[in-house]
Amino acid sequence: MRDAQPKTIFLKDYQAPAFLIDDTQLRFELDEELTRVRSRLTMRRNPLYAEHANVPLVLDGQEMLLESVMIDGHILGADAYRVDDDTLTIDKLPKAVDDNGAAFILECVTQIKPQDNTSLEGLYKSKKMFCTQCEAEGFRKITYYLDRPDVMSKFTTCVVADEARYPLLLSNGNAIERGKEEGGRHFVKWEDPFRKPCYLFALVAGDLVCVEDHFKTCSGREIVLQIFVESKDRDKCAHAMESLKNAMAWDEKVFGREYDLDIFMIVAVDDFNMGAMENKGLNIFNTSCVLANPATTTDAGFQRVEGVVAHEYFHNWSGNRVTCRDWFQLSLKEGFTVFRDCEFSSDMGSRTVKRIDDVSFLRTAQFAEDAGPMAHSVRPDSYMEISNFYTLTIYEKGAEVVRMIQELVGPQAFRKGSDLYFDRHDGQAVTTEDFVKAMEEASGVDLTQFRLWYSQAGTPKIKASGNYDEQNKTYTLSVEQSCPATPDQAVKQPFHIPMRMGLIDRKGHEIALTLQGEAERGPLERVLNISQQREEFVFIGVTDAPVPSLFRGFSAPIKLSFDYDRNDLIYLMTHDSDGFNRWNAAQLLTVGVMTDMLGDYQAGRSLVLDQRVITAFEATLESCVEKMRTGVEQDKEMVAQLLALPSEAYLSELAEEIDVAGIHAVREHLADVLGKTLASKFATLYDLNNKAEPYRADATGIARRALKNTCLGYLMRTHNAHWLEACQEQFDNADNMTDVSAALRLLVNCAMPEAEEVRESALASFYHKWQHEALVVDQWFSIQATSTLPGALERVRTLMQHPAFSVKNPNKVRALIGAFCGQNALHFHDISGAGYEFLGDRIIQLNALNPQIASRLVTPLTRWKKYDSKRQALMRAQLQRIAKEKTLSKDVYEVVAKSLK
Ligand code: B3K
Ligand code: ZN
Repeated sequence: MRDAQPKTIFLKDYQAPAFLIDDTQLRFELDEELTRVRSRLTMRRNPLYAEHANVPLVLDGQEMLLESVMIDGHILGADAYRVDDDTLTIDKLPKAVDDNGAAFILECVTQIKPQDNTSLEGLYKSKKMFCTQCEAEGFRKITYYLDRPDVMSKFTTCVVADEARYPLLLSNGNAIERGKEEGGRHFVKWEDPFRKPCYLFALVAGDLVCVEDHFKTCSGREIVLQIFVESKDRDKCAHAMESLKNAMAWDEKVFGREYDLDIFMIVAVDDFNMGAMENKGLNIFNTSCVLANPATTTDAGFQRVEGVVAHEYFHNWSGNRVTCRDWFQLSLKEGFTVFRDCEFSSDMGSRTVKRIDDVSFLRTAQFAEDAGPMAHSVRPDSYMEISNFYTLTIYEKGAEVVRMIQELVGPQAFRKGSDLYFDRHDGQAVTTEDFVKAMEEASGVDLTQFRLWYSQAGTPKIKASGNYDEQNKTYTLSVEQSCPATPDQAVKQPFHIPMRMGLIDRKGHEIALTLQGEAERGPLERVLNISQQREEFVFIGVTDAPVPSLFRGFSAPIKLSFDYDRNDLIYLMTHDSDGFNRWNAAQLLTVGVMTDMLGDYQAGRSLVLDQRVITAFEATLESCVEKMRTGVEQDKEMVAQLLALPSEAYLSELAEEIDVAGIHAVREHLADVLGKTLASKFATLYDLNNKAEPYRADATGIARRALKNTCLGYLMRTHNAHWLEACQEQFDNADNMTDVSAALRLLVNCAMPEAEEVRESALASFYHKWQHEALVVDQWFSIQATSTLPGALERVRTLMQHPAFSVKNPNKVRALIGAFCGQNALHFHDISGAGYEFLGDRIIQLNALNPQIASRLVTPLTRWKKYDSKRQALMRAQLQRIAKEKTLSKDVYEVVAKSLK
């Protein structure tokens, strides 16, 4: 716990480290009561350190007990060093160090108590296993060190523990020695030949089984792949292993990156603050991101495992071989690696659907972050607690920035730029600037103005309009950009924005895009460079008034407003050659119609529905049925996406002031009408896709189940007993978790009186069947926490008392508390304020146990400005109550203080 006013760290204050650590030798003596860590660091002054020499040696260290310090074999007396809550300072070093830059050996012995570490940062225990999480600044809870990513060292780690309890002892690199020690203890010594910052250090000790496989690299090297899990989970590793091998092959083919060590290990742990961690050669995973099998895991779960396994593997180059100079550069590795894992998943499944999923997420969650009090640029200027900056902006928007570079320079130059970046900076700790420079040099494209994407926060808005001149056969596209103020950034410069676009004529053909002044006939699709505040693009030789298709594939993370006629949107839904924009047209249509209905709702009128939405849905359903009957190939997941209504979260993000009840009512009404009006078509499609074929987690199977369950969702809205029975039947008999949990979710949200009994018995039998599978129980919690039926908060409170719930396990907290507060807007924002108070209590409770998780939970309260005055006051009151806590962690303090500003 910290004092109430943590200090702010600024990028502009960056200085190279005063000391370097060339070699790190660690010995861990693990035990139940007390763990002893012995470190032996070979250090020297950094010749590149800017300030005058002879500054004291200041090492980071927290929450540990220092037993002894030695320099070059001499024990330091108590007056030779100082220790406070965060540092160990040694003022005087041997003369040779200061006079001629000689190296010296610093040895420390410290004590820690991993069993009491509930923050899950540093060395801690998850169930009976010891494990570590060091990024960003967890290593300083393990031993005194220069805990910053630009200090890279060669690590040798000896792990010692009781052999019976901890037969498995792992660390980074290769095992070079093993043996016995007295008292039934044994040791394994690991050596990592690659220099690395300490945030990539890892250690695991436990009793786990190993699933092993091999991969032959492009240069013919044989790599051992190992996944370590509890023995009951041995049958849930195949998908992660397959994903790992696919990722390794893909990175060789697409980015020319080969794996470097001879062994790659993944360990699954139950208690983990996030998804996974890319420690060199020893990735540590949340069980939720590695375990998968059809009976326990949904299709979304399978896809997440594939994506996260790939993401962590890809970090071996984008993050580990080339790392970050300081934490302001976090997006250098995270944005780039998210881009890489998205590309990978796109190649493994449906590219368009992957893009739709990613953009939907970005436009709801990241855009909301960009509009809130924690808004920051992709390369932030300052932070109090770096853990608070593992954000959607750093990750998802960071990936969009990399994607835009690819749009601007083209795929070949992008690959050249990436090769140059990796080759030039291999083994270094660098900056986003180094990345952009490599891209610039390889492509010859000037990215000067583009760099603003790294320094300016906020989501740019583009207002576009089109004008067709029949006489001159020209089409003029006018665009105007702006960007709202964000904390500490009132005025923004215009961004350099790539707009991939096309023009479609009334016969459904793409028009050649020739700009005024160009001699040659242009291509059918092109990327325009928007760089001014106001700009016009004049296309010539346009023989017919076109419908524009703008920002294809969402070529830039912006908010577009273009005054489309609804008939034109319907036209784009079927005629746009860009799959993403076909879907986006459907979204724009339904959003427009729902916005009108919300106006009706707020004025107390009965809701008037533009019938064209029904016709458009009907056409989508009919075309899909027709294709299925005639055996024409189609992407059914794309159909499911076209049939999905914009989420309440997205509608909330679009709103000036969020009308929680209104948005819910309108969306429900539209879904009900669609379900009832098109019931027979949904039924046909449900039946056609409800095949009793064996489960496969492949693209075809995933798509079929997505479509089938979307149809069942609409059919449940008919309140016809037949569909309640069908839903129950699916719940009882499906052979896979996707279908079972979809059915359970529908039952848990079904307002039919007859559903109540079915629902309660389904929930009871589900728990009974899966009580020994923690990840399935998490789904059980979250399905209940997100129910829109009355009484959700009471249910959540009751479930917190359930024996399967534990506030110390982040997955459980996310499944129950996080899901209720973040995904159940209707009940969380109940006008009584009970939801807010509930969250306030949980944040205060978790602040003391796990500051990172507590701080994440604050997010829904940070958005208070978007609500009506009554809710604003209630939300602020909770933030103020939290702020008054005496021992507030830095993590929670920063978010709460910034939200109240
Ligand atoms: N690099 C880690 C995130 C660490 C978060 C620390 N609070 C996982 C990832 O992005 O791959
Ligand atoms: Zn990452």
